[in-house]
Amino acid sequence: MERHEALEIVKKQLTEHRYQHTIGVMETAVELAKRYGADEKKAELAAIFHDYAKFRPKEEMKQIILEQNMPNDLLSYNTELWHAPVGAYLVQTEVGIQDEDILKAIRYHTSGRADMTLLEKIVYVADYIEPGRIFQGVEEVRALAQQDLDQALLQALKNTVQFLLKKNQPIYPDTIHTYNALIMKKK
Ligand code: DGI
Ligand code: FE
Ligand code: FE
Ligand code: FE
Repeated sequence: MERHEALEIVKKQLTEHRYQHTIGVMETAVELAKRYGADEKKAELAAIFHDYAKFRPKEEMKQIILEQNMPNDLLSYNTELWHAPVGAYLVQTEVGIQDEDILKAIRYHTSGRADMTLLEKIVYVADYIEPGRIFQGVEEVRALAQQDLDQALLQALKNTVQFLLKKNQPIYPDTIHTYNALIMKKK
């Protein structure tokens, strides 16, 4: 699928603000794919569709999680987590993208998971550092992303976990597993 066709499809699903974010993630993901030798076309499509389900009603997302036998524990954690696996499902069924590498990069773009693929890491980090992002600590992750993708991913995860701890929010186990996998590999 061509970039312009994919963008046209996703634009209808998003607010203008979220669409601009998506453009930022797309450009950043393609840059990272070039730098780290991933498939640029897959990075582009995964980035374009990563937030496809962001504005679906919670009831619809909940129903899809149940009917499609997605991990049930998702339902007891923050609803923010839902649009990633539900997005992968809808991008497959509504848009017709069948490439598992792309679908997994969408599925795991919020929680992460242990042993992420290169493409999954690229979309996760691109989502975190795209030019429109302004949260605290983003500059450090941007700099790390030029040097070492795993270090950038680890720093983004640490920031996210810290952010959730500060807000007294639960942390989804996959997020902890991502952190553990990276920190244990480091040494
Ligand atoms: O959809 P975006 O806003 O572009 O970004 P995202 O899909 O990475 O969503 C991140 C949000 O999800 C962030 O504000 C924190 C929230 N969140 C809630 N619980 C968890 C979580 N993020 C992670 N990684 N792990 C959680 O347990
Ligand atoms: Fe997202
Ligand atoms: Fe993210
Ligand atoms: Fe996003």
